[in-house]
Amino acid sequence: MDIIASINESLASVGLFVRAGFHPGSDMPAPGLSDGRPAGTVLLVGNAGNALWQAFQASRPDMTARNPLNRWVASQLADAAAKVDAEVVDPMRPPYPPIQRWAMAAEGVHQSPLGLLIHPDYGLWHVYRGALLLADKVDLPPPQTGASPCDSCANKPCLNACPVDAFRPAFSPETCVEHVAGPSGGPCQARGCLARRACPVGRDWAYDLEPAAYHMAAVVETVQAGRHRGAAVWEPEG
Ligand code: B12
Ligand code: SF4
Ligand code: SF4
Repeated sequence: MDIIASINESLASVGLFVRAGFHPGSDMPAPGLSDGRPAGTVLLVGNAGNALWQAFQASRPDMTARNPLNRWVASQLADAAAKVDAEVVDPMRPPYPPIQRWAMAAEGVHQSPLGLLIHPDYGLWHVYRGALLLADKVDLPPPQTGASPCDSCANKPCLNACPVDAFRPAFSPETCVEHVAGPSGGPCQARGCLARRACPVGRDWAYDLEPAAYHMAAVVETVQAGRHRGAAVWEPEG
């Protein structure tokens, strides 16, 4: 079995899968391994739709613990990485790796007007949970090509669904969270971001209300604590 199939087999029951990969180089750098070897391959692992949340809930998590989903995902990724001698980069931990740039280089995703990457099948309902660094140069399927669904989306409903126009001229987390946590924020709290939900692409993959509300609450907590600004961003050495 090849290494991607082996990682997918380890992760299949928890709703995670190898999204795509790339070979780092000067045009798309990535961190090296902790023993000093350069990474020959970076594999992006993520989820789409509700499978991850369903597996997480089936694990009977302690929802009063801090960041229970992130911790559970981290332990799943660590187990899968250990089996193939890989190291995990957490996209949510500073210094933030440029995971969206890596994703655009690795698979057929595109920047949407919301800043989230859009996938031709999953729409806006997919996330990158970790990057696995491997010393070897692994054979990779060629990245999908194709135009962004946003190019042919005439009315761009995502840009007209936010009650406080938080995406114009550029996304303002403060404007967003002031609304979500305020007296009129109930719909965003319950359904997640209304702009994300307005997109017609990949509707079958849209998050159920429970995970949408969980992620929204995490955004509110992060922004209110001021942790969304000023964190270090990963830079290649030299
Ligand atoms: C900090 C952060 C936030 C902050 C917002 C920071 C901000 N000022 O916008 C907060 C907490 C508010 C937030 C919220 C959310 N986030 Co966020 N966030 C991040 C994080 C950890 C770092 C972003 C960063 O600083 N990047 C800087 C450098 C590292 O990135 P870069 O690739 O060099 O630069 C890219 C972006 O900055 C972007 N960009 C830069 N300038 C501009 C300008 C414009 C106009 C646009 C459109 C884009 C853009 O394009 C660059 C190339 O891709 C990333 C993970 C990561 N490591 O990137 C997730 C990430 C971007 N978030 C993600 C998600 C899903 C969300 C939420 C939907 C969470 C939820 N509820 O589920 C919300 C939605 C917010 C929104 N509408 O965009 C996903 C997006 C997945 C995808 N499909 O693309 C990411 C990639 C995390 C992941 N694990 O997959 N987030
Ligand atoms: S609503 Fe249209 S423009 Fe907005 S993200 Fe979806 S496809 Fe792209
Ligand atoms: S969560 Fe609500 S307030 Fe925030 S950007 Fe989305 S629609 Fe706007």
